[in-house]
Amino acid sequence: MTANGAFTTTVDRPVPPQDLSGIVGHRFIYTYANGWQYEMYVKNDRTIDYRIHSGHVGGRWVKDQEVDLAQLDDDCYKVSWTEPTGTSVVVNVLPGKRRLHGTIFFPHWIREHGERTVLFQNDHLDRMREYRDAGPTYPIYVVPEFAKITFFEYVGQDDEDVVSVAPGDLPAGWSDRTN
Ligand code: FER
Repeated sequence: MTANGAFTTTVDRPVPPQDLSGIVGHRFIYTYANGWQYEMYVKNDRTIDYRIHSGHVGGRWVKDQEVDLAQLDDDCYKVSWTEPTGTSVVVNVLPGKRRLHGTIFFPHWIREHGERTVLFQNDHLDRMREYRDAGPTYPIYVVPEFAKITFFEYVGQDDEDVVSVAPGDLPAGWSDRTN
């Protein structure tokens, strides 16, 4: 610890080496224990695109969501962000184990009116921020769940074609392919 309370890399080492190559540029599809099916593309080390294939807000999809991405250990990554809707999400991903744990923190208005967020969010960002600011925010609806990663592939970074159509416009069974 330095005199001003900050950590030093040499003495306290609070930050392990960050090798994000096992998750950046990858697309994965997973189903939570509550049956909700999601797809995430880690487009680069600070951006995801995603689609929600089923669940409370199935049909929703988003591009260019800014996230924090950290490697916690070998085969263990954490993705955290806040949506324009006010929803916050933390997802831990263990690709080699095909295991994931997500915690979603929904504002109360999305528990009551999830359908308002079922769209291509990028075309409605101002409306989402208006809903967020109108609330009600509380009580927060917390959804902590494990998931099984059913499909995992490397597709490369910064490819705008990986997530480019609505979940409902994909061929039948598209998200149910396994590998
Ligand atoms: C996830 C859980 C929740 C996820 C995205 C969300 C892409 C987004 C929730 C929302 O804004 O409705 O695993 O992965």
